[in-house]
Amino acid sequence: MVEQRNLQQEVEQLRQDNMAIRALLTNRTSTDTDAKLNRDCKDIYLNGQTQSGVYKINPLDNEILVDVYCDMVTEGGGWTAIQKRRSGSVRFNRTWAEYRNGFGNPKDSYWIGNDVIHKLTKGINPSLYVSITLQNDTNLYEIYNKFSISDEASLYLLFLGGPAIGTLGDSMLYTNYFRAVLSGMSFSTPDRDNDRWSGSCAATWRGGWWFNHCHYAFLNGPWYPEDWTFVWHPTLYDNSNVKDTLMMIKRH
Ligand SMILES: [Ca+2]
Repeated sequence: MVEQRNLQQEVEQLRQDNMAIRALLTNRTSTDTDAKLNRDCKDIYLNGQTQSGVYKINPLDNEILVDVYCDMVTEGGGWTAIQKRRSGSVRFNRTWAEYRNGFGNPKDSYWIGNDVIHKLTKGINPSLYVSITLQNDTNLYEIYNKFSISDEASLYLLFLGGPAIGTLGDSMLYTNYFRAVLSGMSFSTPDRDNDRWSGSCAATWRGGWWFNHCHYAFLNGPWYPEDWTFVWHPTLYDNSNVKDTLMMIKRH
């Protein structure tokens, strides 16, 4: 009799364990399924998430989910951050392969990766939102109406389309020095010189970017107190006053 009661208790315990495991599996499956359906932060926003933060998206049409920072507040929300810097803890002086695959942590500072940027922009031409916050918390921004980059085989060629609107002023699409225009440029890194200068802009300026000969706008330079000039010329000459930066995109 005692044995039978123990057996019944064991069966009941097993039944409860089974239910708990099923609940866990169900939750996990639905979370992964949701993330796989989200191409970018705009999808997540349209699904009702209005809190800015780190989310998973599936931009590469495969099983690899990518952690990204989503801005759900600025200009109607739904912005996918492709670059974010909040401190000097993450170096941006990186190789071609690192810029291709992405590096850093979207909670603090990161580059989402050129393959992901290509997938999120090519044939889609989202808006590009560039933001620089100063040490006194003044925020400056510029919105480009169209932005895309090509694939790795064509060196992640940058395409920007206007109009450009904001308080930074345009320093990428049109400049008064034609050799600083970045639209139409290939991506360069310290180990891959694809710029239009006889030297290497990326090695000299210590960061990956769409350099021409070389730039008036460059957001991947060394963090203060290291030297980084022509951050966003002429509005912002050097990095001594830069608190954080953000580059983010949203489909029209
Ligand atoms: Ca060169």
